[in-house]
Amino acid sequence: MGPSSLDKIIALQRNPANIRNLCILAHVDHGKTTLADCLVATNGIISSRLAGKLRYLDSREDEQIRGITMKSSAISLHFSNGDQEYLLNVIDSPGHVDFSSEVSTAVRLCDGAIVVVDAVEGVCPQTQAVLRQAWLENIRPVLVINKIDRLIVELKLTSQEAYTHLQKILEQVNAVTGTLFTSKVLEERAEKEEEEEEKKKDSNTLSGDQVYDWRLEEADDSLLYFSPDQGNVVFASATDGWGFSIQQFAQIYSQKMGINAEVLRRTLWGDFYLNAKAKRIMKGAQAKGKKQLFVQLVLDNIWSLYDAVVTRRDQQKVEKVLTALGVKVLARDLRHSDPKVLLAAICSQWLPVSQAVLLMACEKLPSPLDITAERVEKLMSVGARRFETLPEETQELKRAFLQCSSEEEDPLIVFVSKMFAVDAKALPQNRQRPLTHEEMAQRRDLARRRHADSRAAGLTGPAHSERTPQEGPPPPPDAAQMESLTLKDSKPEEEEEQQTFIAFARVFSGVAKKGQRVFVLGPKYDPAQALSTLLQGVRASDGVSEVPHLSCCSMENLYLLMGRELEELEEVPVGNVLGIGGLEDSVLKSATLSTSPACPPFIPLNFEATPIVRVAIEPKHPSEMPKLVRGMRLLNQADPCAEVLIQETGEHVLVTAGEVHLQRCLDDLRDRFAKIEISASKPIIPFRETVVRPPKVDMVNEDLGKQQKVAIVHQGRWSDTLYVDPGGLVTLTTPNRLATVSIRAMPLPQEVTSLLERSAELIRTLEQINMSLREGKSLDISHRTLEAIAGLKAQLESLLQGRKWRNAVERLWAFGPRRVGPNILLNSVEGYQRPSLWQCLSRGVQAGEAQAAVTRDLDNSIVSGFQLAALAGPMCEEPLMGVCFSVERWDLQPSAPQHQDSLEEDSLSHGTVDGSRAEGSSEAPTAGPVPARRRLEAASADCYGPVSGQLIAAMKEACRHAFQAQPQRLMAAMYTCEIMATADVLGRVYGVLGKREGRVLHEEMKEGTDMFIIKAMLPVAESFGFADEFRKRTSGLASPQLVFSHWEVISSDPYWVPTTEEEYLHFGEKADSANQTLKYMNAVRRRKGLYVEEKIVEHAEKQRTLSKNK
Ligand SMILES: Nc1nc2c(ncn2[C@@H]2O[C@H](COP(=O)(O)OP(=O)(O)OP(=O)(O)O)[C@@H](O)[C@H]2O)c(=O)[nH]1
Ligand SMILES: [Mg+2]
Repeated sequence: MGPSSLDKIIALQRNPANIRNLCILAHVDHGKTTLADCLVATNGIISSRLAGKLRYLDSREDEQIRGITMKSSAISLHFSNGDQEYLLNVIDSPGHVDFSSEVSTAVRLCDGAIVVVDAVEGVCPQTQAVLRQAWLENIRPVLVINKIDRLIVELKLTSQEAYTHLQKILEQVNAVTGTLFTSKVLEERAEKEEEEEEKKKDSNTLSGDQVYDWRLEEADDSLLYFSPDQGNVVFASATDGWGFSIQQFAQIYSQKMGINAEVLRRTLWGDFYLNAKAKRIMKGAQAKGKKQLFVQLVLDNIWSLYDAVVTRRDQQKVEKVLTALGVKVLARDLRHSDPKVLLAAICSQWLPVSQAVLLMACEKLPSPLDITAERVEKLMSVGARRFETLPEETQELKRAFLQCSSEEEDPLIVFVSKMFAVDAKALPQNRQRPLTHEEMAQRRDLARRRHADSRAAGLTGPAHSERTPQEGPPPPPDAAQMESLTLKDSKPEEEEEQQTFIAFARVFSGVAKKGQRVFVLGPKYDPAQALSTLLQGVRASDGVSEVPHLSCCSMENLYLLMGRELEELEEVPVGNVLGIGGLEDSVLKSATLSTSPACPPFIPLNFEATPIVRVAIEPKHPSEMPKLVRGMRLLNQADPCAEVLIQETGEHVLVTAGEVHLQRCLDDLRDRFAKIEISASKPIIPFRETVVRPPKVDMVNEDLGKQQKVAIVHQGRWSDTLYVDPGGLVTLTTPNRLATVSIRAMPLPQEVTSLLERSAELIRTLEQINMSLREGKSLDISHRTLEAIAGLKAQLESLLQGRKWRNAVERLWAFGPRRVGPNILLNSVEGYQRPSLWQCLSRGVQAGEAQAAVTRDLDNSIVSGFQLAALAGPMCEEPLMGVCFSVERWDLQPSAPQHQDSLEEDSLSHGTVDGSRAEGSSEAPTAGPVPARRRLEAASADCYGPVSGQLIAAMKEACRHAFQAQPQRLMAAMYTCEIMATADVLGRVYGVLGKREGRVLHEEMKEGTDMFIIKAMLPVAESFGFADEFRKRTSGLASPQLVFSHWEVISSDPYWVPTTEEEYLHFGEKADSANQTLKYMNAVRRRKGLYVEEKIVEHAEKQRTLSKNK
């Protein structure tokens, strides 16, 4: 990049009105990077002949080889439109689902987005996903319908058919936007209504008027939709380099035909036709069987161009077209054997795609100045907090956001959305900078002298004389002289190999200056708390160690992001995307930086992908472990979505979003971060454990009698401290006999499980609220959150119907594992009324009742025991899912201080247990004598003592036994996959799916094409190598996109053994052929080093040693 264009960009950075921050979003392979190439070529960074082939922004080697983008990267471009100069910060994003987290990081920094849609494939799953992401971040999208050449060359549509096809695509895209819009309006309306209701309550005015709401009809959505006449749609072919919006054609034809450009703009798209006789544009082309204006004036031209240049290659016709279009091309291009070259040469003059897209971006996308109050408030209100409840100083910052001014006194606010690694060598300060004129002259001089010297000595070497000064330093003839000329940065080799991290960021307010010190605000940072503890006017240069989640750092370097390169900057004003160096020690993945402690951290990025594929990693040479650990730490920082953790077993585990992502992470680890040989295990497949209702039929579909049903459930068992009754109720006493719990496990209805899964975030908020209520703090909770919690409660109530679940929602004790999971603990202990989990909903209303409910001591131990049990089940130590544990009895005995008494009571309570056993009653043993209240208090006051520990362990064990007393099942993770395939490979697609236990949900033909869309389910366990096998079997014609969808119970029972004669007949004695679950379970157990019940030798024969035989 030349210094002049750098200066230009720096100048443009100061004018936010002419800055556009935009990202290019689309489904995989719809042509984002190709389009970006065309835009980059306008700035002379790459040659326009290579645009569309180079994929400049795919700078990684594996991106080029695989042909897909794997990270988002930014480039700054300037563009002049008339007398206005614009700066466009363009971010290219990946379309593959595995990298959707990179899309989130890009979207957060932008104000607008270019959504690219393939004209053949239309709206695909990722198109919907990116539209939703743009929507959630409140950024404005514009549309590019790309690859229109495929309609001509591949599908061979006529221009008329293509028009209908394009209309359909627009409808599809608008349908997605429409859904997003209506849901938002409805949500807002609900919120407003509630506010109004509240106001009514406050003022105690009762109005019986019926209110009709026409807000939905009234809400203006016309600007949201994509429509060519609005100017927010460009039709393009990025590889062939052409693209246009309606405006351009309106201008061309208004000059040619003398029709008002504005009229043309409004009628070029739609059901209008040209009445040549009357010289008028009329409506109703379709009804009258006329060609639409768009077909006649636009598409027909393009079609005839392709016909002449590509299909027929008719020289004369080409010349005709050339004169008609008024385009001149080089004779060389005209004669070129590849018609695409000629095509590109014509199109780049006639309808350059970059012009159309950049114009649209400048005109239709908002500048940083247009940031809406709504977006600012959303960004600033983390968690359950309302914007209005933030401290006043924080609310004031909103003004800074909206004004977007870069005065000295404005606070600096920067959001870092990801950290990316670059070679330290590639940093501009370490790069050899180009020589200045004086230096060049000096060198030339030196070389000349040296040349003369060596000639004089008769030692003329060709290598010497050919060297030009730019090619690098010549061999040192005179060390002292050369030293003054070589540039400063010659760091030791080792250091140069290092990776440094650059933050991918945007300035939202103020000016970022090189070397400036700023606060780093962690996600849990609370400005209110900090403002009360910090002194007024504290600056980031002062120490702030006492405030939680707040640290300081300095922005050591600022960079302009130029795709593969970086340029150093001294300062970056508001509204710009930038790279920041020197944050790697203070920022892990994303962060908010500010000079003002009043600034709240921004809401976290919303990631669409769930990391699900995990592998264990170890170095080839055990001695290189420290390098691996360091490398994994770097990888964790460099990737927004990858997770790195150490499992309980001591394995280092990498969790990624999918196979492609995994491959990239491994490559990165090997080549960049650890630089050692590593070996990765086979993917560790996650499972969940659950219980189900006892089956009604056996494996050969025979009805199970009552008696057998009980036989399936385990028989009554007991040991010293454990008693399992035939009904599945488990009673366990702690080793010191001080506490007894009775627990029953039950399967949760499936809808409840999925509701809990979906509401994880809400449950986490609920948990936080409860925690602060327990601590006696008060929290200002937003209406929306309270309503969401009430909604969750109501939904649970409606789903948990029936005798078994009576009052269950009120009796909820905890969720688990990790307090948010899809398992629940129920309080069915008679006489124990603990504060409800939903107490935040009824705050202040039932104060009296709340007092009656007191938390018993050691309540926490019960919850902890449950959490532990839910985290790792008894089948293969995988987390539980969809299990309800109901605590039916919980007795606490007095503790050790009254040693004598307690022993007595012990034996007494034991007696009762024995008694009940002797009677063979199925009832749980009744409680021991009720202890004196004071003693109980004395005992349990010491709630961190050993009693609590024992109770946790007992609770955990009891849960596990209760789980085992029910029919157990494994749950497998399922992917949904959408495959687009042509009819001729359809058979093979089904073949591959069938082999991998896939289930086809539906199949339909994409209208107007010969493509089929197949939607299928596939177990994650069977998915490895799926995409590859697919590509091979279908010769690359079909490529699946796998997205994690849900967990599904595998129907077979891992512990099943044949019991009836029919079953023996069907499955044989060992019955090991059909049991897929057992295979999965044993594989997991083996991996974890757990005991696997398996015979290694099935039919042993006695071995005889030869020597003995003799
Ligand atoms: N026929 C045709 N092919 C195109 C066009 N634009 C892009 N392609 C091809 O589509 C393929 C994918 O292009 P990319 O630009 O890499 O797509 P992408 O959207 O960046 O893909 P990801 O980044 O992996 O999501 C390449 O082979 C391009 O040559 C077009 O206008 N017409
Ligand atoms: Mg790409």
